[in-house]
Amino acid sequence: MSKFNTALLLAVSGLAVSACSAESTPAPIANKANELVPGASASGELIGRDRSTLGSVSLTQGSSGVLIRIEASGLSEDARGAWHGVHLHSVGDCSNEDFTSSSGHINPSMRQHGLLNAFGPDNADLSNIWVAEDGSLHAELHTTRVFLEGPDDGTLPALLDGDGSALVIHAGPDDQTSQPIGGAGARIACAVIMTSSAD
Ligand SMILES: [Cu+2]
Repeated sequence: MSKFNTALLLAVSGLAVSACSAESTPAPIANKANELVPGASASGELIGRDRSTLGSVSLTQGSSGVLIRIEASGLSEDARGAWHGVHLHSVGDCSNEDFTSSSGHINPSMRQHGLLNAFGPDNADLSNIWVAEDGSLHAELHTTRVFLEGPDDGTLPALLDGDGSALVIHAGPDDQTSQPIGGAGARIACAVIMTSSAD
């Protein structure tokens, strides 16, 4: 082997080694949320149709997406022992009885609804949650399709935008496929998402 070929071989194998070592230490996920405020938080009071307080919703911005925790009790008899669809609705308003004041799903890109839909999901979509037989609800969900706060480029929407957002729980399960809300039915609980910062 000539000197030139030996040098070339060493250079190529060096590249291969550096490529492997790069893979073993992954870089932070480079998405918009990284430029925002990891650790920022928001919360909301979860209310039922009779305006009673059922519990709370808390949201934390991570470097990739938002973690959502729901803690509640006293959900109505007909909601117990069942799965329920839960979504992020586009207006922070739970003021009317059927919670239609929270408007529709956050969905600026007009994608179809459903985590299992090839033409979805929309930005509002989340996994189903389970209400226990005693009416309690403890759930933790994660989404990379929204962020909490900051400039909205139209594709990754902010929850704490001008008209806010709401977390809405539906009467039935979300089939994660059919339009417009996976057959999840009426809205039974709602929380206006508000900033938790001390300002
Ligand atoms: Cu909904």
